[in-house]
Amino acid sequence: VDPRDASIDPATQEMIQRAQRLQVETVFDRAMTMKPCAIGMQGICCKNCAMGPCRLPLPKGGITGEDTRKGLCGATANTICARNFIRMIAGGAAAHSDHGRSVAEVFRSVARKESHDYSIKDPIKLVDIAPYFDVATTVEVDGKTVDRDIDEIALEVAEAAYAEWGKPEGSIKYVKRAPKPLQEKWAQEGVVPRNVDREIVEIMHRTHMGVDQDYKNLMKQGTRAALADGWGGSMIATDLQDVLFGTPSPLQSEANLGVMKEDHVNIIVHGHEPVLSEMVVAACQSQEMIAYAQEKGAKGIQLSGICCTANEVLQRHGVPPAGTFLQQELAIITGACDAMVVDIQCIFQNLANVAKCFHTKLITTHPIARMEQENVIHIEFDEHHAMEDAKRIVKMAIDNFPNRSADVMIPRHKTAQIAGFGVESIRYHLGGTFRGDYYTLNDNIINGRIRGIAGVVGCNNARTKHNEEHITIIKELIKNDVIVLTTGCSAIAAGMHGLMTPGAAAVHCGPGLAEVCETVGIPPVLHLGSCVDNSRILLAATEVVRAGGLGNDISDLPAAGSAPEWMSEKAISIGHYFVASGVYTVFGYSLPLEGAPVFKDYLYKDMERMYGGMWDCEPDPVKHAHKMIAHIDKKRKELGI
Ligand code: BF8
Repeated sequence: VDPRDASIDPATQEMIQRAQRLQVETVFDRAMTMKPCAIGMQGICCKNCAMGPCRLPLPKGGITGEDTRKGLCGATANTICARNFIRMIAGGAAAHSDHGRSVAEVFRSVARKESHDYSIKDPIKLVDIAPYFDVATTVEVDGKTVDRDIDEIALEVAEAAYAEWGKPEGSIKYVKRAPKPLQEKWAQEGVVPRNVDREIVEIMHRTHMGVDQDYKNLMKQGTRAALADGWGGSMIATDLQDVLFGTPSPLQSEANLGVMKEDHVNIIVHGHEPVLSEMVVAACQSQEMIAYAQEKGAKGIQLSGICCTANEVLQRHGVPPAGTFLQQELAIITGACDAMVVDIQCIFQNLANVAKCFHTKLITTHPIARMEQENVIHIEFDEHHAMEDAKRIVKMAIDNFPNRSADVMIPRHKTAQIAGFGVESIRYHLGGTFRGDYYTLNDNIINGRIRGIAGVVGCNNARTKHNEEHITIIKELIKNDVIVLTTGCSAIAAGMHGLMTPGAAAVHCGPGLAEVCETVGIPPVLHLGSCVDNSRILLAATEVVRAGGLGNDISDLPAAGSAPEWMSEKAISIGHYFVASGVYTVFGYSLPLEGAPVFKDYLYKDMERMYGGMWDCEPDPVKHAHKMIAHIDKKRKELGI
């Protein structure tokens, strides 16, 4: 593989070259030698029973006349494609929501005073969310209304939040945070999610051999599960993390592999759940650990992150991300990574093979995410002795510092960035003290300085050039005065490529957006956190609706969503909860729908009639951005602005 074809990022290119020199195989090599299955890519391989796998490729020249393709049981291409699609939603919703469940468990043990290393950092947010869980925040004493004890509120919120996963009756409580017309659409379509676990389990049941055989009915269940993710598991994860670890506010940091330091102990946290990494941050900052590192000959400890754990510790502590999903092997190939600490999701099993070639300690920490290779160390993290576990891990990294070989190469590339935005800080920067929440933002959309809002999110995919689609699309959007909200690896990419500084406005934006950013002092691309924090984008959109002047529902807004280099099932769940919340959502690369044109049309066209949002796919990044802009313009026209 030619490194220049693999990535647009010079640090990544340098590290691929080094990997080749050292003969360490990476994902970029495997993407060359293994090609994807053409039938699977079209979404029409059914392996849900042992009479198959049944493969239903499109006939040459496409379908003319009746589509007679069927599996052994008679399953049509639409049924098979819809089954596969909603199983991806189930996988994604399960991942996000199980992460949320873990956070709820820690929150509950903090509320019960069983876990002493954590505390409630944002009691104001706790009081804000309590009413959604039907928890009272005040009480009558002697005829007077007084605030309730925060610990009591925490306990009740913890129990109520935890019940969202498996309660026997009712529906997901956060659904009522959505704009009223959207709630009515969900009720009318019969897709209001009941509880998180049930919607996911029901997908597995319905897609079992011989159950649901109507793509529309299958998709209804997909919608319930996706909404249970976006307005349920993910949103609860975000909120409880903010309550426990602090709600982010804008802060300065850096991004890319160049944040690692040769003369420091380098620890990288990688994965998604911030429960352990919060403690690792605290341990790395402790005088005891810093002194120990110096004793071992290091100048200090440099903590950095990969993937969404990186985003979590970035937005709350300014810990710099060392890279995106596709840079995880490269961080070890620097030869300077003394320990990589992983939790859950998006972790390459090949990390263990790469770590074998260097001194790096690879440490798994989560009971549900272990690795079979014998060089991997498992230190199971337990919230009841969180700090003790974190210190043990940090100490192990420090002890490993003297074991480095002389051959260390950290690319010199890193970029300054501002991160840590959220619903609250957007309100602060773009709200109005006089007319209320989000007024300045709405006003600037109405007067046309800001043409619209885009959410650009999601992964890297080794089948596309690393970061190219993210950056091309974001640049095209801001050039056309569309403000960008971003999360996940897309956010890390935007940081790496210099789009998250206020100075980026003058260089890359159209005149209207540049003026707003310069006046307010914000970057044109706002980092809203990790992938569960896409729930922040849902709530920001809801605030824009509430501020008035731009219609009554999320689907009325001049807004669009994008996942340029998606690869994970989580991206499909996110994509679908945005569509079902009224957002036109464009994916890059390819969607596994081409083999079932009728089902594809259902997602691309019919969804709009039901929810106001619909799916699309466009691999060409410039065309991709312009499809989003065309939708934004269509909405502006409908609003008469
Ligand atoms: O949850 S963007 S590659 S790290 S899946 Fe994974 Fe994709 Fe990155 Fe975060 Ni999200």
